[in-house]
Amino acid sequence: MDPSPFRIGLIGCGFMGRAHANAYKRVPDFFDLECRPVLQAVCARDGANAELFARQWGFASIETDWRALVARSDIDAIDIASPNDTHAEIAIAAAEAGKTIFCEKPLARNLAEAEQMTAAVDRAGVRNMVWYNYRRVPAVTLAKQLIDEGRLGRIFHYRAKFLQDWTMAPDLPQGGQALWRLDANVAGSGVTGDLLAHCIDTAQWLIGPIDRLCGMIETFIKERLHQQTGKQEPVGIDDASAFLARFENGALATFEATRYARGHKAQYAFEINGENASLAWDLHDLHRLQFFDHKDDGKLRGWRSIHITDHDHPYMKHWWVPGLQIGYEHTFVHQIGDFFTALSRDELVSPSFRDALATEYVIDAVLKSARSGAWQDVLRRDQQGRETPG
Ligand code: SOE
Repeated sequence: MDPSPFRIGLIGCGFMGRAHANAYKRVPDFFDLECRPVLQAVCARDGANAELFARQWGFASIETDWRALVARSDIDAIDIASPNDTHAEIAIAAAEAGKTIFCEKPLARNLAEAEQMTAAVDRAGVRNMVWYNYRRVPAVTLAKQLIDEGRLGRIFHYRAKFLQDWTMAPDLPQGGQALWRLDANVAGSGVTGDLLAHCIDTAQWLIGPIDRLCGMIETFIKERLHQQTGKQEPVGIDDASAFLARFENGALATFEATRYARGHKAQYAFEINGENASLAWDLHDLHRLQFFDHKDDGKLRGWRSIHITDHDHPYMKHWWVPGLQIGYEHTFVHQIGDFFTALSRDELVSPSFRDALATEYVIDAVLKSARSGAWQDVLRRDQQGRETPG
């Protein structure tokens, strides 16, 4: 039987729009699916930009107003790849229109928006997913499998960092296309929502909820030219963010994210230490998982560097022959492949809005703690709105 068409309406033509469009195009070639994504429409405020993007990536039509896209009956899923300040309004409208929703991370600018978005998809009963793509790096998925198999035993430590250096120049403006991540009104926060969010999502997925934390943030450059107003304006985002944490399972953790780590472009790395084994992963060497097993014969005991390219490694049977590597773009292909597989089995896929909301609770606690200087419980609300201390 021919795969049934699943029509995508993509909003946003930036870096993330390209990553998602590429995933839709690649997935039917590498995954055996009952559904086939159709690039039905792309939407951007600037029509010329949308036209160009549609031509380049093969979208059948364009829109310049997301409301028109959401209203279209020939669209099955709305994919939100536009800046953070657009996520809530679009997602809530798309949920009310009964669409499946894919949303770029972070879910929202702040906790209030994230809760409203999650309530909207719950109320409407629509399928939803957030693009925390690093879960689908094969080495990270393997880490999850090893932890779930109990190979690490009791977990004592989690250590994560996400380091960049692209905003260090004092004359880099804030706001507008490409630089909206520096504008707090658009982004919500700085590295806390942008980079630390990845670390939090992976950590809670791998070893469970974070209960309590103590955070600090800093804005090193206090004023920048705003591209849209043409004026020097205060910088509202955090340039660096770090926190100490305790997980529900008793593990202790340190998390750090910054755009001021000279020499680092996107070094996302984590290490986990358990009673029986430890593991470590680094985005700059993403196809390798470092693993230390204390049960190994003493003479040979040591860290092994596993090259995650064999067909019995997660996702790798979809690609080339053992030994040949894949990269960043493939994580998005894996995520949408998993979505379509789940769809045909009538199962849910994670991370959902509710999973991403769990990250927002931690982000909110980090920012609160950084402001107060005190330890902070991670509060959560369940589907009935009841507060549950972390
Ligand atoms: C920021 O530079 C950024 O592009 C993030 O927004 C992405 O989520 C991260 O994967 C890479 O860095």
